[in-house]
Amino acid sequence: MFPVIVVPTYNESENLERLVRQILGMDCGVSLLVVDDNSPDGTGEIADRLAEEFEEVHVEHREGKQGLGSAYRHGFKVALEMGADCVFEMDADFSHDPRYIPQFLSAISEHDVVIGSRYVEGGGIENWGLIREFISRGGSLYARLFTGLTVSDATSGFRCYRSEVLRAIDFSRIAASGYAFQVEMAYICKILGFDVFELPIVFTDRQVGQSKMSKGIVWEAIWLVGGLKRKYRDITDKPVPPEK
Ligand SMILES: Nc1nc2c(ncn2[C@@H]2O[C@H](COP(=O)(O)OP(=O)(O)OP(=O)(O)O)[C@@H](O)[C@H]2O)c(=O)[nH]1
Ligand SMILES: [Mg+2]
Repeated sequence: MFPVIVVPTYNESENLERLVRQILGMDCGVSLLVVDDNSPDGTGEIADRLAEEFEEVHVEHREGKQGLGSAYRHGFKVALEMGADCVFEMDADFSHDPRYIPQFLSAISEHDVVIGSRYVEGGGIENWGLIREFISRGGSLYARLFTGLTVSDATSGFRCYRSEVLRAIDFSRIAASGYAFQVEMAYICKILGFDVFELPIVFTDRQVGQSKMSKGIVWEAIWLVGGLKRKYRDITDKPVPPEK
């Protein structure tokens, strides 16, 4: 198997090197693709240095901050070109503990998509304030109500997709940048009929660096998630061919 972990970065100079060394130190056969949006704190240069040291590390530099969704769209495309047969989404800030990677790898051999979930039995959150947890839980509930999604953690950003899933998705239709991107991806996987599994994870709040969460990202999610069903009617209303 050739798994590629896409790690979008914006000002993660205090986290990236430690994260990369930790993941590669686990020796589980993964490659890393860092997508840096010209971070002012020099994360891109750190990534370049790591890419010189380790053949498993690859870097994409983009001109400026274009949002998480856009970084993933680009990262997925490059990972598929590299020949990945499964592609991870993972934050650089240690909220997503690398120790779960082997569990993702074994789950993806049986499922099309694996979502690291805080809200299933065995999952959880450490060090988050009440407001952050409320926004996150509320967001997942809102997504379930408006889209009919059954996953309990639709905004989670620790995931793994089989390559055929990513190849089946028309990314030109996805404009979302923040959490809405995660919900939209989960929704598309559902309506395309892929098998989505939730793996329990304990999520830890970032220890260093700044959050990129903003009011704009929350509003975008409310607006875009509310419109998902209408947006993808052309797929969901397609008549099912009669069985022969
Ligand atoms: N390339 C790129 N990466 C981004 C952008 N915005 C956020 N990221 C990265 O995406 C990951 C998640 O961003 P975070 O700031 O942790 O956002 P969050 O997880 O929603 O918020 P907190 O963890 O609570 O701070 C991190 O690795 C960020 O560096 C962006 O515009 N471009
Ligand atoms: Mg984070």
